[in-house]
Amino acid sequence: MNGEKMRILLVRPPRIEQAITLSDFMFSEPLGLEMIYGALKEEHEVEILDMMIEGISLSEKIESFKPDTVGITSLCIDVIKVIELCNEAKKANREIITVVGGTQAYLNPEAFYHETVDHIFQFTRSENLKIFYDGLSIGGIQKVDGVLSRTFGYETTGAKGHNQYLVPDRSSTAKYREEYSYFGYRSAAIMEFGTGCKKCCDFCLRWRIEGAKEKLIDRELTKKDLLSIKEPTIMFIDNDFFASREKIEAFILLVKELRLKKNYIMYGSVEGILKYKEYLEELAGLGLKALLVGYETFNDSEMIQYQKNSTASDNMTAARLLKDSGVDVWASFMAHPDWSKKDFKKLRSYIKTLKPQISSISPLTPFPSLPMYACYKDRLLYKAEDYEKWSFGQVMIKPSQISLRRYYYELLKTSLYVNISINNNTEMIKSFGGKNVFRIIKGSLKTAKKYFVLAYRGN
Ligand code: B12
Repeated sequence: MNGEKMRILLVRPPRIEQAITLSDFMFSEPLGLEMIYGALKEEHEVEILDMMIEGISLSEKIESFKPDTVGITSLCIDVIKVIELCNEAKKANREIITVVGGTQAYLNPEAFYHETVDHIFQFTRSENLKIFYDGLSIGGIQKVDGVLSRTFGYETTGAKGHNQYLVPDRSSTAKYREEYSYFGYRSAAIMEFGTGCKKCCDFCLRWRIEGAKEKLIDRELTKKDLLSIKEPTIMFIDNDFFASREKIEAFILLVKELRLKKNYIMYGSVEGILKYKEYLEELAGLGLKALLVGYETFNDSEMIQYQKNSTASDNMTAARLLKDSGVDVWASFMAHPDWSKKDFKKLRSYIKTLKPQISSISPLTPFPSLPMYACYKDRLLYKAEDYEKWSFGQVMIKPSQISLRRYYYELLKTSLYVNISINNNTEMIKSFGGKNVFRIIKGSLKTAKKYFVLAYRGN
């Protein structure tokens, strides 16, 4: 490589079968890789391999594309697979330079200190991307802010930073896009309108990843991003779309200005829904179909523990407001490790009153990079290095009131009860179409089977 165009292969790892995830029925575009593609495509030859869709192995792809460097994105559950892929790349061609980025590289880069991982992008911004890849193309490896390189013992330059929202080039995943979905909506795109979250809930990693300050993404960038989306549905990945009046109004103005006619799905906090309720109807009129709302629990002392800033009765008010404005609720709840059979029963009747269209119940997961980790360290069922277990689907804290087997059984029973008996499935078929409902049922059964096995084993 002498300042020539480099051949860069960007890879999303395949589904991790051992992990309990939603990915059997829902996964979206690899937004981070589309951003890297967008930033590098003018100067280099770049391609994305989405292994969640393509059946081919990395070696086969290396054989046909002949990359100089392979860059892989990662979540915590992917660590072992990512290292396997780096091994495979080096085996195919020892000269290939391996690079790892993504959520896990940001939160816990040490997980990738391995002889076949050459560089780790702890944080990614347009400047460090350019310096790094231009440097590689002239064969010179230097220390770059945000990049930990094996040659330098993975030492940092000391610079700190967050990942930057760059314009994703969605044409890079053109051949995969039909497969990308968000729950019942397929095909669907994902994008972000504003980064960060000032709520800093105790159980949530998102403020750790994006920072505790809310910032709107540059308007011109957002415009470009919105106009590049061909799919009829957009899921906004913002932590809380109801974070401020400024944000909601900026969105409404932009949708009107661009005359967009799409379905929108957003995350909305109960606190924000109550504070900015006057916008709900207008948003519904503009295409807001569903809000993902973290109701979390029926128990106010747990709400305080989680630093939620809302109460179980606020949840009820939000549910009423959303019902009145015709916006569906995809609710999430967190099962506390100290729950008894009675508490699960309380949750079921609480959900019955809230009546969200969809409910997901995850066991409380004290992620290693959160302050909560220290509180539950002694009760953990798995180690921090059992990467595949940290999916937010697996019970990680030893239950104190009932056996682990009973706990899994209660989780399964509650999920089935609230999603099958409370909800109106005919309505779901009307909104999403039979094919999508079938896809969801098939995927959910696969996840339910994993829970059955865990409940049966009781370990
Ligand atoms: C949207 C989203 C989803 C969507 C869509 C994800 C998808 N693309 O399919 C859905 C709902 C499907 C989903 C599913 C899951 N998710 Co999710 N998700 C998110 C969310 C909200 C945003 C992710 C995102 O797109 N960010 C924007 C992109 C641009 O950021 P990025 O990928 O980090 O990329 C940047 C850099 O890292 C860099 N980069 C990325 N890759 C690479 C590679 C190279 C080579 C380089 C140089 C740079 C680089 O480029 C970008 C520049 O800014 C995050 C929370 C958050 N705020 O991050 C959770 C989050 C990532 N998800 C999480 C989890 C646990 C899951 C699931 C396991 C949940 C489950 N049990 O099913 C599954 C796993 C899916 C899978 N891969 O199998 C956790 C991850 C925890 C962890 N430490 O790993 C998070 C942090 C949320 C949480 N619970 O705290 N998720």
